[in-house]
Order: sequence, then C-alpha cells, then structure tokens
Amino acid sequence: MPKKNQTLGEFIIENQSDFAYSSGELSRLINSIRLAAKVVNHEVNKAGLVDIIGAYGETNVQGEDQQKLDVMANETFIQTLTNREIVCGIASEESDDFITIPGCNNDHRNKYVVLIDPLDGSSNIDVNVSVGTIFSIYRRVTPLGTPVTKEDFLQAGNNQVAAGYIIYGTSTMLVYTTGRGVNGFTLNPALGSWYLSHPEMKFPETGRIYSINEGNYVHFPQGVKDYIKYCQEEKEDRPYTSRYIGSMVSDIHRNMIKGGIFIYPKSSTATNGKLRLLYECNPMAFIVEQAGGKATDGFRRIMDIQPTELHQRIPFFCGSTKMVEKAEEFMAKNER
Ligand code: P6P
Repeated sequence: MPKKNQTLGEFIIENQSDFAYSSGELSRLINSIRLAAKVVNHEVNKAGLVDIIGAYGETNVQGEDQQKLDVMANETFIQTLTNREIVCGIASEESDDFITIPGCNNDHRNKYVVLIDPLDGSSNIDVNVSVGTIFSIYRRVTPLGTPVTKEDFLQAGNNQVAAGYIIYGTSTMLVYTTGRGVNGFTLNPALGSWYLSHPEMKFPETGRIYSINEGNYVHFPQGVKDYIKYCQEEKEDRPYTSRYIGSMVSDIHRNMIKGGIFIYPKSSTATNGKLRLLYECNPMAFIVEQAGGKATDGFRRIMDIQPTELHQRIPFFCGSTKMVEKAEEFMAKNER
C-alpha cells in the first residue's frame, strides 16, 4: 500500500517483490531514470540563465529543429542508461535508429529495452512553459546476449513492463506505472529526493476540459469537428473549457488530475496525426488506462496496435473514459 511522502527509493524497494523472479534490474532501471531526470531538471530549470536556450542548429529524424535542451536531455538519458549497462537497447525520438548498448553480445544478459521522448514539448522551452520526458520499457523478445533487433522495439503497447513521464513544471514530478496503478512523485530539489505526492492516481470518469489545437480545425476529420462543436454547445454539462498548451505531458497530466480529454487527430495536413506511437502514445496510454482512463486512435485501443515503424505516428484520443467514448461516437458516425 503506497504511503504518502514515502521516497521513490523506498517505494521501489517495497514494490520490487511484486515482480516474480525480479532480479532487481527493473528497479535499477527506474532508479537510473530518476537520476537522469534530476540532471535534466537542473538544466531545464536554469535554461533561462545560460546560453542553452535556442535551437541546436540541427534537425532530428522528425525534421524538427532540435533545441539544445533536447540534445542534452537525449544524451543524458542515453548515457545514464548505457553507463549502468541495465538495458540492451534504446530508441529515442532524437535518434534516427535504435541504439544497441555495447556489451550486449554475451557480456551481460540485460533483458529490457527503453523507448524515450527525452524532451516532449521542447518548442515551449524558449517561452518557459512546462515540458516533459516520456519513457516506455519492454522486455526484449530476441535471445538474451545477442544484439537487439527492430523486433525488440516494434512491440504492441500491451507488452510494456513499465511506462512513465517526468513533467518539468512549477514542480518536477515523476509519474509512472508498472501495471499496478499509477503513482506520482514530486522532487524536492533542495534534497534531490522524490516523494510520493500523488499515490494511486485516478483519471476522473468524465470532466469539463477538452485539449486540442483548434487552429487546425479546418483540416480535421468531420467526426473531430462535430465533437468540438458538441463540447462548445450550451447544455446542462457544457460548454466545456478549452485548455491546450502544446505540451502533451502537461496537458494530459492536468486532465488526469481534473478530468478531461486530449486529442491529437489526423488531419489533411498530418494524415497519421503528429504524435509517435512507440515513445509518446503507448507509454501515455499505459499510464492513462492504469489510472482508469481510455486511449485510442479514435477507433482502436492504442496498446492493441502492432507497430510497423520506429517513428510511426498515430492519431491520439486519451483521457476520461466517458469523454473519449463520446468522441469515438462522433468518429464512428462519420466513418460510415
Ligand atoms: P501542435 C510537442 O511538440 C508535441 O509533440 C506534443 O507535446 C504537443 O501536444 C504537440 O506536439 C503540439 O503540436 O501541432 O499543436 O503545436
């Protein structure tokens, strides 16, 4: 039973026994993520003070301008995981292909792979709006002691062992699940310790917040347009409130506390949506479902989808179950 104000270290040790045959590898993996998160948090929090803000001058595989903090965050998480030889492979939004951890051929028998968006919402860095890190952890499916293959990363979200995010906001939080509910830990920067501030987080079954970039309205499918109009109708439980800050981790974190729906749909300009299935939608879907919410592409459950490409994009509807189901009704009506 999680105890409020328990430290993350105590929580990990207390719950390690939940994993049959646990070698402690997953605990060490979560511990290395929390260390990397503290390093990134330190840089994000002082970004305004040193010349680290601003574009790095290169673009990533997504064709997006890489902010310097993106690169720093990517290198920090990859280095921390590699140095500890806890995983056998890493895939990152900022890296074109997956990374095989040296020594993964017989030197060690590490069984986990990590997929990560090291700094989601980084376009907000220059304007001091919250950003986040998203991570997803799987057991490898190829034989231990051999180099990882793409197969180890292209697994359906149902296979996730753990998933989480760090939100670098007014306070810095680590929110994660290992399939037994969702718990949120807040960093005390003075002590460098994380404390259980949000035990057993639950997504409200419904809410009054809808989060979508309405600037793209004219490009949306008719079902999405109809749902937005439904949200804006003057009815007993509406209009809803529109809240969208362009940082998915922050938008979904807020909605998980207050109730709401986040939608990044496909459009005529983004035929598969913008968000990536493997290291954005699957981990957020795992967390949302573990908290009692729902996550689909408007039709299919996100974690049932079989990935085909490392950086593939997918439309994303997630949040309070009743709100996602209402949005799906409009999608279904217009699909026929
Ligand atoms: P748009 C940030 O770049 C991100 O990947 C998500 O965090 C965010 O929800 C979305 O893109 C914002 O995209 O097209 O609305 O600016």
